[in-house]
Amino acid sequence: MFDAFAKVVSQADARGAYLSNEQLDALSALVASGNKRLDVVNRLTSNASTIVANAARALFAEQPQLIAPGGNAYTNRRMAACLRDMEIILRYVTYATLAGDASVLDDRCLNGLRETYVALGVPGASVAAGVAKMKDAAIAIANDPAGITPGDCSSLIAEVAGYFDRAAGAVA
Ligand code: PEB
Repeated sequence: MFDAFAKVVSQADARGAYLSNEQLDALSALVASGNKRLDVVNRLTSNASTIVANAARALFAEQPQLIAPGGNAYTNRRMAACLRDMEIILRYVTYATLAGDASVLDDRCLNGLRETYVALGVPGASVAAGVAKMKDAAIAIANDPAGITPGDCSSLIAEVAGYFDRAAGAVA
């Protein structure tokens, strides 16, 4: 598990090299935009249950077979497992966003998740659809200009979107 700093150090050390100017520039940019990053993490964290609940509701409206008898979210036990899974994935996306690096998401959440869903008979494409809905909700909340100093957050938002896409792609 790396953050953006440790990742660069590890890569440079593997080559026995000093950090390159490009690497240092990228880390400087990361530091300079650090408050925006913390704001995004804070917003996603404090709205996590709303993001999960709305995404799940939208998923079940679109794929009602999931909550019909025999469906993968039918019975309270499976519904709870489904909401919990979405919450876990969102939590790891917030960690990756804080770290500025996907490795925590990969190593601790996505690695082997597709195989787990295959073994459980949970449809990965439906999980991916739920993750895509969390992405839309999360970005709307992170990008909300209300109550915050306006600035350009486009690259940060694109980074966050990339973590959701990575999660969806890992299970689809
Ligand atoms: C992954 N999910 C489930 C299980 C595991 C995970 C390991 C089996 C054990 C259990 O039931 O608790 N756990 C989860 C995860 C990590 C982890 C992401 C990462 C660190 O440790 N059902 C649906 C939707 C989807 C869903 C498509 C979007 O209809 C999920 C939610 N996951 C779902 C369901 C189960 C499950 C388990 C229904 C229960 C399956 C079953 O027992 O029949």
